[in-house]
Amino acid sequence: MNNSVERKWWKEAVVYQIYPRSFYDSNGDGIGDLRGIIGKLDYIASLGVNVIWLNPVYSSPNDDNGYDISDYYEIMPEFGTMAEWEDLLAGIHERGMKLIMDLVVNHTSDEHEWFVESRKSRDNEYRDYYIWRDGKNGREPNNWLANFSGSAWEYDEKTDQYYLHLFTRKQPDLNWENSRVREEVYKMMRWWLDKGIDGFRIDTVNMFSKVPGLPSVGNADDGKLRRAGQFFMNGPRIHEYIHEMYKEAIAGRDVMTVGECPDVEPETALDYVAPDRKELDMLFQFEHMGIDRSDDDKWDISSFNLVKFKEIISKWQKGLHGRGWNCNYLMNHDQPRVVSRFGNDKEYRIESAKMLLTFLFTLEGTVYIYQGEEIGMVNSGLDKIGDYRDVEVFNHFREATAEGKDQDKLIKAYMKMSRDNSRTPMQWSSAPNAGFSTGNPWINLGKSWRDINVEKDLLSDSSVIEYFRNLVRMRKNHPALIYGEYEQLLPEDEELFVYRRRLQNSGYLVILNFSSGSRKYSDCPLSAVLVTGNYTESGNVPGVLIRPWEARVYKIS
Ligand code: TEU
Ligand code: CA
Repeated sequence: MNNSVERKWWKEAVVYQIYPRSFYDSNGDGIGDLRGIIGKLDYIASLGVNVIWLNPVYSSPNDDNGYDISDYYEIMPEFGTMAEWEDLLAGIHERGMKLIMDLVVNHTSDEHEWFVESRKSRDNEYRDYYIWRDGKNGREPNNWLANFSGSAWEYDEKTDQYYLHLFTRKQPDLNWENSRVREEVYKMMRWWLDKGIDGFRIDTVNMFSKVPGLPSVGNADDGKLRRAGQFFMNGPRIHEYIHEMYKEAIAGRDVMTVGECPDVEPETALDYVAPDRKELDMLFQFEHMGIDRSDDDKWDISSFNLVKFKEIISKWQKGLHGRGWNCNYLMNHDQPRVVSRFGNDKEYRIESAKMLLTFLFTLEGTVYIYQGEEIGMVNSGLDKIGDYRDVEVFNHFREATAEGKDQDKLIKAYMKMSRDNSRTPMQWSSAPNAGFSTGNPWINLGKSWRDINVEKDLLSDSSVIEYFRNLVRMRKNHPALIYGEYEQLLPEDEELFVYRRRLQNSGYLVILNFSSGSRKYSDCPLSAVLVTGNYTESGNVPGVLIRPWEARVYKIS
């Protein structure tokens, strides 16, 4: 083994993300639930994955689908009971898998009892659990904008002050400067860990520390207020907090932590994930997720550029090698479906879905798969504003139409980039409601459900699931694909993504075609042996012709 990279179970793991609301509904109320997940554990285990990441299942009024938590110690009744959650954990462990829970502690719901108390009076003992400020000249304390439209401040008449919310106004930010808040968080983490979970995915992990004084951004009159990320991401005390969290809740337990972390570069990421920092194991960086949209406006969509994409991926592969650990992901519950985004969801859906999976499994890093990615699910195709369920879309639509923006253009942007693209029900079969529910689903099915579903995929000769299982086995049998050093070839090529992985004496060559055209690639050594590929007819001359969306993994020595 490469002596600079220490082996760990979570580095070798394949993580399967479940969005409980949309996974499987066991009681016909149209909402996915814990019993539903339990019913599908054999399916999940059959994929060969090692870890399940559950999006939040805690009590919540669901302004932001569970990311607004009103009680960290209770299960959302729509999803089930604590006893059912315990059955789920046992079922996961029985099958040799692990469970990580979502930890959302930048903010709570405004219905959390801490906030209910906090807003009662200026001298309430919970007042300082949140970030309250006086207005300035009858306006908000500063010009920060919330992630989901409008000001990041909400005026509260009762005490004549504003509270900060980086997300919706039903998600007030906790005041991490208050040590009582931090102790509450660590206590809650220990409580869940003591129940036997195997780690946390930590929401918005780099936003807990705000710059003192909460300064406004630039010139308030320029009409183009940016999100004030520079004043709340990677803030002055963030590493003190995350290290303290590690010490108080994580140290001494064999669990994994992965932080959601927009706005980092490899060097700043290492401040969180270098092992000697004792903070986090890994983080989800966002650079490759921003590739086809403007930094300021996610609805301002541009085209995918492979050269730029390769540059970002290569920078992260090289930047963390031997010093930290990457997360290999192409989508989650906040991103559109990757086949529609970076692949071809029409005639090459199956090929491109498999190619993109091959990419995830041949990079250094832990592999993260989002439900439905294993069958190549595509964007939902919801084309009416009334079909959307995401608060981000509603708020944006309200604001943008008030500004006179064209509604058809807005819907087109949502159809490409909205989070609801990946939140429509998991497509299990061609039965009514795609086998997801016997009732009326909380959000419409994706339009493709009759053609793309688990049942159909399993019967197909070109099954994406089968290919996925094969990738899981491949990665297990070839540790160089997990730990090996990465080297990019042809960085300027606009269609092919080609790289080598090397660990001591074993080497691999990965060739991925990100285009619908065929391409010649002649630099493959004659002695190369094909380990896997997404076309059944592989041909015996190594890699001369690379077909549309083809993926080839060769062993070279
Ligand atoms: O996301 C936080 C985040 O930084 C963004 O990627 C956000 O999702 C994006 O701006 C929306 O387009 C996390 C959760 O993953 C997300 O689901 C929650 O809504 C958010 O935090 C608030 O808890
Ligand atoms: Ca249900």
